[in-house]
Amino acid sequence: GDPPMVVTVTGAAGQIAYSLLPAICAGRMFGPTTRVALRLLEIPPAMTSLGGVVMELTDCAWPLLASVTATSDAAEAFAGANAAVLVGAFPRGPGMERAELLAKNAGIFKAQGAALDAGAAPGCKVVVVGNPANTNAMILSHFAPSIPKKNISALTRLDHNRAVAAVAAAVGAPLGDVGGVCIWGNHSSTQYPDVTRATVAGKPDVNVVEVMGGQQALSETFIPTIQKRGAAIIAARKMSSAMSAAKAICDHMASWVGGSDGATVSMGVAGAGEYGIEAGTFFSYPVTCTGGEWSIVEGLTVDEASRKYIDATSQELQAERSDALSVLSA
Ligand code: NAX
Repeated sequence: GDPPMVVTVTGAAGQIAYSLLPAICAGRMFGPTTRVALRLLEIPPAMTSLGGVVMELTDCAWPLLASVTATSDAAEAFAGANAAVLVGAFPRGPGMERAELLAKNAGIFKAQGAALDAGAAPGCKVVVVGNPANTNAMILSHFAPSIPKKNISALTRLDHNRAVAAVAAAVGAPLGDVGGVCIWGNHSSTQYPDVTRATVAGKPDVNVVEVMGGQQALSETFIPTIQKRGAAIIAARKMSSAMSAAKAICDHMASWVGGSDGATVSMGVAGAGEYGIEAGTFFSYPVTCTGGEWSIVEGLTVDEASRKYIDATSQELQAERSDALSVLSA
């Protein structure tokens, strides 16, 4: 048959990877017939633990898993990659300054960008998960000039899925019936979960904004709930989202590679200035995917309240971007 798809996963001994790797091997990312060759990257202190993950992957006896390589060498991990899922990042420790966090991650994504640039297969699709995801994607892209910007993305599908699930619950509809929801901007607490154009297939007459209590209720309840959902999970679980993050990563790649069937999904991508966002900013937009490519949904009406949210998250991203660039040139 066809050669297996080479899939690089960084942060492979971490908790998201522990949910993600079995999902990839079960075909949730590239479909039930595509074999995968996993390249797992970790830092040296995590290699023993990663060895245990490899043992478990082996013991799962996945029919789709063609091979597994575990390494702490980025060049080896990214050589020939057809897809790269960048989960590993420097975690924010207690009392750590934001600038310090940005600097640590800028270093990681600079090095991994260079390794991808040197070794990835043509057409490699990259999704950055590790935070700050949008800015890390921007840095990676900067240091991977041979990889087209359209092949680099940041994960906001988890935020998107959270918003869809909340709308489905509010309206009392099956998840698959909810459309037109999207996330704008940064994967951070300034993100704008937008339901102003949400539709429910089985209930064409339903006005989602009204059912959810109107604009004021959205800004007081729904929007901050989605924006702070990650923090709520940390507060409850004492660990950050992992199961839902892994599911969202699979959804992101599956839509990108296999198409979104006309549905609007959310991806952090570098646009060309759509909706007044500075070109080249890795910004979460409503997109549709077809033929292995995303395209930003254009021509949407953005109301005044939405515009304010979009501008706020855009400003935050510009500030992160200039901080990261000054860290890199220092
Ligand atoms: P963990 O701390 O469990 O795992 C991260 C792993 O990355 C660790 O095993 C660590 O050794 C490894 N790592 C660190 N630096 C590395 C490097 N330079 N190369 C390779 N591996 C490296 O974190 P986990 O819960 O798995 O989360 C991973 C990242 O995802 C975090 O940055 C987190 O903030 C981010 N998230 C992003 C989300 C998104 O929607 N974009 C949602 C989920 C998650 O919060």
